[in-house]
Formats: sequence, C-alpha cells, structure tokens
Amino acid sequence: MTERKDGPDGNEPGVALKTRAKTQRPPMYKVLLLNDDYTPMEFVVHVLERFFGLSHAQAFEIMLTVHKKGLAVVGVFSFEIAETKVAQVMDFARRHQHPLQCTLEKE
Ligand code: TYC
Repeated sequence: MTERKDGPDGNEPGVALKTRAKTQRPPMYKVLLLNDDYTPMEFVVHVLERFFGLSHAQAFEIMLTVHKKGLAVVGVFSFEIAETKVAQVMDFARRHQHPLQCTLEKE
C-alpha cells in the first residue's frame, strides 16, 4: 500500500484547502447630539431634517429625547461621513449663534 505522509503543515499533500481572507468591516461612528438650555427646539428639529434627512416626526422625536435625556444618537456612519455631519451641524449652529453641540463616538 502506498502511504502518503502529511506535509509539514499537517495537511495531506495534494489537498487544496481554501483560505478565506478575513474581511475587516470598517469601524462605525455614532453621531451624538447634546442638550443645552438655549438652542431653540425648532432649530434642532430643522438641523435634524436638513443634515440627517429625517422626517419632521423623526426629527421632533430625537430632539425631545435629547431635551429630556441630555443626548441621543442621531445616526451611525463611516468616520468620513460622521465627521462631515458633525462639522456641518457645528458650523450651522455657530453661524446662527446657538450653542448646540454635536460630536462623534466610535461604536
Ligand atoms: N433644551 C433646549 C430647549 O429647551 C432644546 C434642545 C433640544 C437643545 C435638543 C439642544 O440638542 C438639543 N430650548
């Protein structure tokens, strides 16, 4: 009988094993909106509609959550998108002289 020895890697010679490259998912970032005592509610709702594409009802709900709980996650995005949203919100708030704060956090 012909005996075939395993190769140095412990696998039978001639047996092709499929190796699957581990696909890394890109890290995702939460965009958080923070409460303050001065930014008008309507302004926050407008920001959420304008920069996050939320409906009026969704925007109003998130604004109320922030108002009551202190903060809320507005959405989860790739780093580039999250960074851009934060910059857009902060710039828009500053231009309207509201102290609204928006930040990002790695998931
Ligand atoms: N607390 C604000 C007010 O009473 C409203 C507000 C909501 C401000 C959400 C910021 O992210 C915010 N006018």
